[in-house]
This record gives sequence, C-alpha cells and structure tokens, in this order.
Amino acid sequence: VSDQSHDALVPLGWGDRVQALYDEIATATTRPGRVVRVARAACFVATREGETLASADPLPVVGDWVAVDTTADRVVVLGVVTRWSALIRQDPSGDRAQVLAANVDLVLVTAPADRPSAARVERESLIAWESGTRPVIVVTKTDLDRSAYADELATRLVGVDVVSTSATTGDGVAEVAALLQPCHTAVLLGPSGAGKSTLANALLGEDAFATAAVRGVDARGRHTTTSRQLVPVPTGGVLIDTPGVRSLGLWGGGQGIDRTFADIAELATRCRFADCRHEHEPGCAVIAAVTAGDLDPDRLASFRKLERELAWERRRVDPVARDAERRRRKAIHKEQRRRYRDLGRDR
Ligand SMILES: Nc1nc2c(ncn2[C@@H]2O[C@H](COP(=O)(O)OP(=O)(O)OP(=O)(O)O)[C@@H](O)[C@H]2O)c(=O)[nH]1
Ligand SMILES: [Mg+2]
Ligand SMILES: [Zn+2]
Repeated sequence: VSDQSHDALVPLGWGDRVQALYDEIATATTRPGRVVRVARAACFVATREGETLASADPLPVVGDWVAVDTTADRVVVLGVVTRWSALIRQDPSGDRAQVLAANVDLVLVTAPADRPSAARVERESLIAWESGTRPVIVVTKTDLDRSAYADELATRLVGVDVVSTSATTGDGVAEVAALLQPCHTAVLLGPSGAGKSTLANALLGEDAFATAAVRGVDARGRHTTTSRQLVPVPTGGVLIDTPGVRSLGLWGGGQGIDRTFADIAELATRCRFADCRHEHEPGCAVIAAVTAGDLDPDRLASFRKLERELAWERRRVDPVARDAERRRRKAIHKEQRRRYRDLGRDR
C-alpha cells in the first residue's frame, strides 16, 4: 500500500473503495482519474499528473472515475468504473434517463428560504433516495426570511436532516462542512438562484464559482452555473456544483418513495387493503390520519403526485407492471358494475 498523504487523487475522493473498482478495469497503459467537468465532446479528467482534457465515447458524467490512456498523442477515456450511485432525472427532451452526477454519497438539497416549496424539496429528496444516496436539506438565505421554513421542512419531511444556512452571515456553513466526509462526494441540487454556488464558495473559502442575482422573468431559463463541476473541499470531502434545473422528472424504480414518505409508508401498513391507494378506500389509515389532523394534506397530495408519476414511468418501461395495472383497472370496473347491479336490486 502506497503512502496516500501525497496522492493527488485523495482530495478528489480516491480511497480503497475506488481503488478496488478501478482495478477491475485497469490495463497496463491506463491510469486512474476523476471526471471533474464534461464539455461538448470531451471531458476534463483530474489525474495524479494534473487535469487533462480527454476524449471519450460515450461521454462519462461528472463524478465518474475513469481509466485514461495517456500514451497516445491524445488522452482517451478507455473505461468507466462501475458507479455506486447515480443521480438520474428524466431527460426533459424525451423519454431517456439523464445522469446528472455519478458516485455521490450525499445530496445537499438546497431550499431557498425566500422561495419556500416543500413539494419541490420532497421531489428532490425522492430523487436522492432513488439515486442510491441520501438527502440532507440545506435551507439557504435564512438572513432574508425569518420564517420557520427549516422547522416546517423538518416536521413535514420526517426523518430527514435539515440544516439552516446563510452564506451572507456565515450561519450553518460549518455544519454543512461537517457533513462532507473525506473520500465522500456531495452534490448540490436545487432551483436556479437557490445559492448553491454561493454556498460552494463559502465551503471552499474562495470564489471558485460564479454567482448572480436571480434573474427576472424575461430571462427565463438562464442559469448562472452552466455546467456541473466537481471540486475538492479544503476541509475534507468533494463537492459537485450543478446548474439549477427546472424540470426534475422522476426516473427510477420507486424504491425511494417509502423513505421519502416514511410517515405515510408507516400509516399504510395499517390500511385495510394491502394495495390501498389512500384515495377513497374504506379502512384507509392514511386518510384517517389526515382527517384527525395528524398528517398534512399537502404532504399526502405531494406523495400521490410523485407516486403516480413513478407508477406511470414503471408501466412505460415494464410490460409486467403495465399488465398488472390493466388487470387492476378491469377488476375495479367489474366490482363497480357488480355494486351497480346490487344497488339496482335493492331498489
Ligand atoms: N441574502 C442572501 N443572498 C444569497 C445567499 N446565498 C446566495 N445569495 C444570493 O442569491 C443569488 C443566487 O446565488 P447563486 O449562488 O448564484 O445561486 P445558484 O443556486 O448557484 O444558481 P444557478 O447557478 O443559476 O443554479 C446571488 O445573488 C447570491 O448573492 C444568502 O445566504 N443570503
Ligand atoms: Mg450556481
Ligand atoms: Zn390507505
């Protein structure tokens, strides 16, 4: 084992975990590196010899660990290390998956206090769980808004950690820094203008990223940050800054929904029917909780919306799920017809 204290890849997250995965794809002429930024047809890879522009086909994504060959006259990515996690959304332009970042261990869901939206935070948290990582909610700009947004989110999003920050006053920045573990990678996710790059700069202790005031409606779609970028954090850990994305369509199997909505999942175990949709079913413990004032109806609405979206995605990609849904609908129709007949008989 080599002395890692002088290994230039360690601040980028290199360690035993990556070494083992890299060994699976290494060849005599390749060396390891991490993709720090992706350009149109090439990517910037940090290696022990410094940062280099490498061509690759297909292009890896930011956060990928790769094997590059530097022996030819141009640097080429020869292989991509098996990802342990991937932040995925549905490509807004079509029915494809788009990987936003690879090999992340933590998603910092930035939630600006001046533009509260619990539903958005729930969607982003779900994407984090679906990606194989976990979310921590970082409320930003708390100097602008004295409301109890962080408390609201902590209450509503049961079991998720919430950190209050202000890059202006410096509040909470050390708490976020403490979340960034050596050899672990965190990614900033959140709407444009949330203060992601500002927070990144505060963590880095320098203005590495450009920041700008939130733009007016006439300049919609323009983001200050235009590409995803990976940087080592001096106090430990690795950070990926991303441009705020407007559309965050879900893409995934739906394993994350019970973690995002742990309170509803727990209640659902007490519903009379195992396949209860918590809509109009008799003996529904979830609806009972709303009626009793124990569950926020907005949270249930958010759950239903995301659940429907996931179910739709599942049916689209999975013919077995599609057939199951068809059978379920048929059974419901049959049941409704039967009830109708019975009603007629009673009259
Ligand atoms: N008052 C206040 N303003 C902040 C804070 N953090 C960021 N801002 C301001 O919010 C604006 C947007 O910040 P950015 O860091 O560029 O936002 P971003 O999330 O990186 O935006 P995109 O790159 O477009 O996704 C800038 O004008 C910042 O100065 C904060 O804690 N308090
Ligand atoms: Mg930015
Ligand atoms: Zn129910």
